[in-house]
Amino acid sequence: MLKTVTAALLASAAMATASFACEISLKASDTHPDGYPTVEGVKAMGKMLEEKTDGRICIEMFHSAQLGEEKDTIEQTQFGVIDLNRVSFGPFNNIIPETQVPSLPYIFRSVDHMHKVMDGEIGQQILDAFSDHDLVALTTYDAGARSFYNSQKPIDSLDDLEGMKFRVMQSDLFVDMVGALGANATPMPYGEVYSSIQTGVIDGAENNWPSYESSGHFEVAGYYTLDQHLMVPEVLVMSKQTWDGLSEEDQALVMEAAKESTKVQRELWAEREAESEEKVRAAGSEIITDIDKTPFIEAMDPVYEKYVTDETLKDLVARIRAVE
Ligand code: GTR
Repeated sequence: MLKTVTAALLASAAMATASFACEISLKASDTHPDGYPTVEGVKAMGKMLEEKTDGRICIEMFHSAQLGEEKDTIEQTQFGVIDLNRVSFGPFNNIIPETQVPSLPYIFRSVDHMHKVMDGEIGQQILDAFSDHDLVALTTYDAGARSFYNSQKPIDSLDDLEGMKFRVMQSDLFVDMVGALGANATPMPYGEVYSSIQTGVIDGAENNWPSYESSGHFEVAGYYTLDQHLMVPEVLVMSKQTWDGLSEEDQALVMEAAKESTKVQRELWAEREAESEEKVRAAGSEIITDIDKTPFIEAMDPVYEKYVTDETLKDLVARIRAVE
């Protein structure tokens, strides 16, 4: 027994030494808890890098918003305090116009459509836009579709949304999106949503199955209406400072591992979506699936008119629509 314990201790000490021994240790941030598909995607990337470099490059994951809420971590990444950051395109909307395009309501017809766009030339053009903002966007991850949930009542139509108050990510585009649907939006950090619903500061929020579940929001907002107004992908960014400090060979390795991690994340995502759905249904959330999306889609015209104004964005939207 003692022998086994000693062996285990030695093994874990060796592992700790191994991670300290990394010549390049990349500090990564994620708002989600351990085990969430985005966290696991970045961890898989770290494993690939360790393997490919014999432990020379590794990733140290700080999940559960240990390094702060998304908006703050983005700034820290621009300053080079955080090396890698997995975030949504949403919080970049106000600073990088191109990110508004995949954040537009109902822009993608399906997950397949979104993958084709993000994995192709259009996706690359959007990722390239980060380079003017002290960031290098490496790859995108899945985040399913976002829908409204609330603590008050089942929402079956636009009429039911009238006057209700929903939290949105800190992006003007989403404030206007909720406004166009006849409700009121309050932008706030993700970590404040649970208590804000609980205390009645807001009626609800909007998110995908895994976030609705892992954040515990389903405990305080038991009505979930699958209107699927957004399909905003996640993005994995690296600080430009960190990137510039890497050799060209290492940059290529990092890029390759990031792209590979997308495949892992997408598989984990699909599994987690189903698990989260099962969990919140079992907990008694009322899920409204039978909803006519047409009035929701039509209500978004003013949002497109306000945000898709310059030629670059118009061109991106037209090209996305043309992708079969
Ligand atoms: C989640 C997303 C997070 C964060 C969160 C939010 O779906 O994965 O990065 O953006 O939504 O609503 O703040």
